[in-house]
Amino acid sequence: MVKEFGIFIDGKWNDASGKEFFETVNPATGEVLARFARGNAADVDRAVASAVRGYRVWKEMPAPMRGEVLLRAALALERGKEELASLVTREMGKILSEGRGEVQEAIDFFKYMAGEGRRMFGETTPSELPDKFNLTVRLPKGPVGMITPWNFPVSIPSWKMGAALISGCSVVLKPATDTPYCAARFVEMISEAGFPPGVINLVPGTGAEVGSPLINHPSIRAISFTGGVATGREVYTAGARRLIQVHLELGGKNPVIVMDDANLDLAVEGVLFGAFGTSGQRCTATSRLIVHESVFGKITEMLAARVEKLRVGNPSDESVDMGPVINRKAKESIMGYIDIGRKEDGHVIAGGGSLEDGEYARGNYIQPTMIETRHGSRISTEEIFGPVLSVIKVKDYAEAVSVANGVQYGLSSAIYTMDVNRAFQAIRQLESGITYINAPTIGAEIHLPFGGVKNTGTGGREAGSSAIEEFTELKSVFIDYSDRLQKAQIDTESRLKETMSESGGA
Ligand code: UN1
Repeated sequence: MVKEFGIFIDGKWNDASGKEFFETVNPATGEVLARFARGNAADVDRAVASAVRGYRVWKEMPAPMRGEVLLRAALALERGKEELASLVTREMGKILSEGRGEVQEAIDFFKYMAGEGRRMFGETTPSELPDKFNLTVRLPKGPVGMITPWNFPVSIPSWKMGAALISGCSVVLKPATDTPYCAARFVEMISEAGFPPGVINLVPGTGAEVGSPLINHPSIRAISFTGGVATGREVYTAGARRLIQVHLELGGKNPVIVMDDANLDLAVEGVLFGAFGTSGQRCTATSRLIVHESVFGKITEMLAARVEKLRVGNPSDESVDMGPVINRKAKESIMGYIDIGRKEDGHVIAGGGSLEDGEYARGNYIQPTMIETRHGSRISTEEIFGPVLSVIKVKDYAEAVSVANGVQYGLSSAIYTMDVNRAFQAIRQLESGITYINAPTIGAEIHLPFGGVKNTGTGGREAGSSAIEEFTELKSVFIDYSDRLQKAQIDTESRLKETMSESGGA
């Protein structure tokens, strides 16, 4: 019998309202890992009611004290790191070193946000009137909802939750249906820190049955969503109807430009990691390699040789370089794109096949694939979210930048060059929220803002110093200690006249 989970409210697991369950499986082996209640609108109501109760207590706790609880949560994650990392690998399918990296990201972020409890900076500014003091403070938005994807089943919930919690919000999390177990263990571990009951809540289930009622619940004051563009649009529209803030973190079609003066060995290592790490299933994955024509033959040959040697297999085996993709449907969609690439006159440089036999029979495996294509083809512009790298030849830097920018997305970008002037130009000219110089498009550090431009989002940033903006409201405060009625704009004008005449009008 595998473990069964209901909904997490009031600080503990409870039975869900309905009787239906769904299974979460290991994408490498098909093994069933756990069963989760299929949440519904009644469960969302219960979770939000719990979040409203939790909020009343949590918001009254001074932010540095909230930080103390977050620090304890980070330490709990540190103790559970190996267990959680191995669960990430078994449920999501990324290799173990990446599973560990993901949990580390959550630990680091909670530590960083714990410190934010002692910052939460506002502004103080002079008043236009005497004996008056002006400042701003940050206050929590209220109970907030988060809808998170399967590709970073621990760290994305941790980014959203860490920032929301330090801000004083309570949260209701709807994790992806492919990876609820990681989210459940994450919530259990951080709960060891002693959050007041109701501050953290989790309802498993589908977007239609849980996500939608969550966005539409009148007590939910903001929504944070990471996922695809089509769903992002629906989330945004639903949030707009309620006039609540919606943070969206959507797709990418991230380019690596390799210039003629690049260190090619370094570029090959970077592209391998960026394109095939996490089987290409990162929003930040390198999905386009844009190469100067004078090094095109050389680098594609070097890369293809390395790609053919990547060991694909069960990601729990530490000698494996690349695991499976998340599920059957994803595999079909990615294989469909490889087909589209071929039909668009793409030339398959490496891989291109599905892996079905022997050790691959029960998982969702695909060969790491490189396809030479032209800018504008479907595989060069649409997000594939799998281990497929489109390779595009360009004649110079100007064309490289125009190809790099010629897509609807703008999350991450990179350029390999030894020319410092080029590098600085690229920082300005590449349309993306993140740019790397001589490093791959993946692996952002948690203390810098994370997010994108164009269809990648709506302009907000997660993580970094800006993380709490998503979950706080700024309040402007005017403190008048003059003991008389002072009228801004009106008294200011007369005071100004007085001062001018006293000083002789000069
Ligand atoms: C994502 O794929 O949605 O920068 C997040 C990176 C990781 C996070 C990726 N730190 O690749």
